Amino acid sequence: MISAERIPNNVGLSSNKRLQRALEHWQPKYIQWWRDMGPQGFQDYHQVYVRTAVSVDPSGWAHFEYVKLPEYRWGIFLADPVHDRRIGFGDFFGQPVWQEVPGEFRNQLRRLVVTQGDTEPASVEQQRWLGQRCPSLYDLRNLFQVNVEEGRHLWAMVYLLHSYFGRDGRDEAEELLERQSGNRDKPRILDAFNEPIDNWLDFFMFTMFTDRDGKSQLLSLSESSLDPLSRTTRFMLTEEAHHMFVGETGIARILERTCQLMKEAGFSEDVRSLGGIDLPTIQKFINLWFSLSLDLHGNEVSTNAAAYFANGLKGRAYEDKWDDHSVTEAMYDLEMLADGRLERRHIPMRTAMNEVLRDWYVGDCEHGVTRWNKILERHGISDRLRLPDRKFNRGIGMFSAAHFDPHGVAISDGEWERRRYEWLPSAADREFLLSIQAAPVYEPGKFANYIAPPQRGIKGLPVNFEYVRTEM
Ligand code: BYC
Repeated sequence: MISAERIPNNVGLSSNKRLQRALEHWQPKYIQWWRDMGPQGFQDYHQVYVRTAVSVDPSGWAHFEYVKLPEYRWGIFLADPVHDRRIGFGDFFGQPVWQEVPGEFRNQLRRLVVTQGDTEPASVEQQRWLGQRCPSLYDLRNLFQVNVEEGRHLWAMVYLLHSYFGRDGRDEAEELLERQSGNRDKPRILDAFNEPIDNWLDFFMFTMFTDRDGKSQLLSLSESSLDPLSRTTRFMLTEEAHHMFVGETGIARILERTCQLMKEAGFSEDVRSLGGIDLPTIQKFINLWFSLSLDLHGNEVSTNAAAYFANGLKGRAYEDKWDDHSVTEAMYDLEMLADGRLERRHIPMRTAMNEVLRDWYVGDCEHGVTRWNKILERHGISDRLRLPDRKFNRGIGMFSAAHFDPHGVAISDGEWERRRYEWLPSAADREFLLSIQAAPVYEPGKFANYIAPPQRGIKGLPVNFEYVRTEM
C-alpha cells in the first residue's frame, strides 16, 4: 500500500480508493523507471537539497530538505479552482468549463495529455549522465531539482489519465514509462526529446529554450475547457519558471566566464586554449536548441490546432489578452514556402494557432537573448548573440522541405552540407566540450573553469553550501 501522505496532494487521494489503487499499481513501475533511466550514479548514496511541493500556496511549494532521489515525494497538485470559470475561447465560448471529459473530445484530449506527459520522463532520460560531469554541487543540485520536477509533471499527467480516461488512460500511463528517449524502436513522441543532452551547454540551452516551449504549451493548455487539465498545468507553470531560470542563468554564467577569459587572452578570442567556451560555439548551441524547440510547436498550418481551438481544448497563451475569442473571421499573415518559393499569404487564424503560439515563444526567447547580450556589452565586447531565423534547421513544418541559413536566406542542399557545421555543433565541438567537462566538480564552493559562480545560492544559503552530500 502507498499511503496518501507519501504522495503530497490536494486531490483528496485518501478518499478516492479507485485512484489510489490505480496509482499503487503504477508507482512501483515509476520507481523502477527512475532507477533505470533517471540520474545515473545518484540513486542510493547521495542526499540532495531539493524543494518538494507539499501544497499549492507559496509557503507549501517552498519546502526544502535533503532527500535521496528515489525517495522524493512526487505529489499531485491542481491550482485552486476559479469560481464559476467559463470557457474562454472557441465554439463553446462563455459556457461553464467541464469537470469531466466530453465523449466527443476524448481522443483529442487524451492525445494532448499523452504528448505533454511523454516529454517529462523523456527529459530526465536525456539528462541522466550529466551528474557525472557537473561543473559544481550547486549546478548538480539544480539538475536534480529540474529532474524531480519533470518526474512530478509526469505524475500530474498520469493523474489525469487515471482519473479521466479509464482503461485507455491506464494503458497510456504504462506506455509513458515504456517509450525511451533516443530508442530506435520505441522513441519518445516529439523529436527534440530524442536528441542527446550529453554536456552542460546542451543542458542549459535545453532548459532555456525547450523548457520555454514547455511554458508556451502549458500556458495554452492552462486555458483549456477541461478544468482539471487547466488547473494541473497552471500549477506546473510555477515549476517551469525555475527550470528556465537554471537555463538562462547557466548560460549567463558561462558568458561571464568567457568574457573574463577573452580579456585574459587579450581579446584574441582564443578562449578554448584557456579552457573556456568561445562565443561561436555558444551561438551554435543557440541555433540548435532554438530550432529544435520551434519544431515542438508543430506545423505552421494545422487542422489539428484549429480543431483544438474550436473545441476549446487548447487556447493561446494569455487568451484573455486577445479581443476576439471565437476567431471565426480573423486571418493570419503567414510567410509560406509554396512550390519552392517564399511568399506571404493570408490564412484563417484558427489553422495558424501553432504559429500564433510560436510567435509568443519567439518573443519570449528574444528577451532572454537580449539579457545575455547585456553581459557582453558590460565587458566591452562587441560580438552579439542572436536567435536564428525561424526557417533555419527545421525538421517539422513547411520549412523542413528546404534549407535556409541562420538569416533565413534559402540555400542549396550542397551549400547546406558544406556549411552546416559553421552554424550547428560539430562532432569536434562536442568533443571539446566533453574534454573540459571530463572531471566533475564535487567540492563545495568550487566551479569548473568554464563557468562563473552564481550571484547567490539556493534559498539564501551560501554558494559554497553542500547542496549534494554523500552518505555511504
Ligand atoms: N516531432 O498538426 P500538427 C515540455 C506531428 S515541452 C514529431 O502540427 P499538432 C517540456 C504530430 O504529432 C511541451 N512529430 O501537430 C520541456 C502529427 O502527427 P500525426 C510539450 C511532430 O497535432 C522540457 C503531425 O506531426 N507539450 O513540456 O498540432 C522538459 C501533424 O502535426 C512534431 C506539448 O507538446 C514534432 N516536434 O501537434 C520537459 C503539448 N510536431 O498524428 C517538458 C501537447 C508535430 O499526424 N501537444 N508532429 O501522425 C500539442 O499541443 C501538439 O501535439 C503539438 C503539435 C504542439 C506537438
